[in-house]
Amino acid sequence: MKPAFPSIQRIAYEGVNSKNSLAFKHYNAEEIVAGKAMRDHLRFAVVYWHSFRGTGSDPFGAGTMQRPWDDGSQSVRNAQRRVRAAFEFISKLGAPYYCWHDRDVAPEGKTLAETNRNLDAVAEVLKAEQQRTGIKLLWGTANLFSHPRYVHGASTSCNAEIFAYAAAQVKKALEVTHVLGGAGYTFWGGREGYQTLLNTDLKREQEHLAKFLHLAVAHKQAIGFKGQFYIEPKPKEPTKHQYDSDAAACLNFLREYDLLPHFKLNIETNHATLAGHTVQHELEVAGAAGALGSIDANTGDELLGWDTDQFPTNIYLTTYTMLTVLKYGGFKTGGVNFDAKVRRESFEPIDLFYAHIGGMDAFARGLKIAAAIRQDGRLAEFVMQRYASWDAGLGAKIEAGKTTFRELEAYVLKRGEADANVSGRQEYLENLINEFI
Ligand code: XLS
Ligand code: NI
Ligand code: NI
Repeated sequence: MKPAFPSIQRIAYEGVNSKNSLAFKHYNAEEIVAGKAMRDHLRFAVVYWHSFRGTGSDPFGAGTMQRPWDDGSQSVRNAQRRVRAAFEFISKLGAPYYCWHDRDVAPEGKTLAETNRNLDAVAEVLKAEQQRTGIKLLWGTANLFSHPRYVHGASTSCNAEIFAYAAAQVKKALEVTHVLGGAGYTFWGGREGYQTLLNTDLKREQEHLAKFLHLAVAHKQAIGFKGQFYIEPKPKEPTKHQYDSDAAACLNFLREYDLLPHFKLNIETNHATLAGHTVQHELEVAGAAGALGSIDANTGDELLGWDTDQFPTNIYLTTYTMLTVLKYGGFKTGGVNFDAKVRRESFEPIDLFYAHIGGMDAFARGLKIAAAIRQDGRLAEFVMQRYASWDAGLGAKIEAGKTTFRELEAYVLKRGEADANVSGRQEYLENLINEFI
């Protein structure tokens, strides 16, 4: 096969003084930051669906992407050729991982059996390309939302036959992920939600979702797959309400149905925004519960209220993200997965490189800045001091659960008034962050 990106060489690290738009200025895979190589901190992954299946179509217009290696057909041969183009891209970029949905990598057939055969035929090429290049699978997932059969959802469909179809599809996607040595498997809600409560039995649908995830855990154990399971919160879109709406809702659902030991969260930046949160908030909520698993890195647009999935270039965003990731001990099985697409207007193949180089450099800067802020220690020290009243005496006693309302009332009656509060110093802290940006 002819190279898909003939004019591009392997993207090199050239440092901050380089003017080469096809070089990294900050991402230096081998460089040690906070005791670990940048490659191992960030664990970048390229998303197959946006970068190799995205057409650039929107509700007002057709696709625009120029992808010369793709003949536009639904053939298995075309799907296999596309895999080779994708691996040429990922290895020239120097990203260590990639992620897929079953239906992005292989075409759907007329029956489930034919579809599974198509997936196997493409998975063989995926495996060969993984071995040839050393690129690994960060996670696999099943597309349970595009086909019209999933119009009312998959595991939360009102039709039990659809639950069965979705189960069969996830069974196969899990097995292929296992064969390809995936480090994880993601469940994103797709259409698991509702458009109107008038036709929806919410309690029953949530129970079905939990049943589905338990069956997936059982199958994971049956085939000996050791990868991490993730749930990816998103509040809406395509449905009016998605059941896995934000990190707190997901954690509550997982706890209620005894699923928490089997799942971590895959937090996506633009989904956090849609939920009315910052990504740092979502990461903190996940981290505090010991469930921070992986990140779908992208960003939205302040003026567009939907999941625009743009590549992240904002240094504050990547700094705050990496501050929280480092705080909770870094990624174990997860990574920074670019669930992002080039703009419809950026239709040339080379734009895929510009987009990923920019995202990787932005995260490398975020990582270095976050590590420097932690090394400096003033931020953490400030937060520690702010809670000093809990470290001894009264506070320590309350935290240890060794007091009562009656005793606390007696304490305050004796003192007459509580100690004065001290300033929260938000502006001072914002200035401190800016010292490092
Ligand atoms: C959609 C989701 C999707 C998942 C994988 O908004 O982000 O791309 O990451 O199914
Ligand atoms: Ni998304
Ligand atoms: Ni995502």
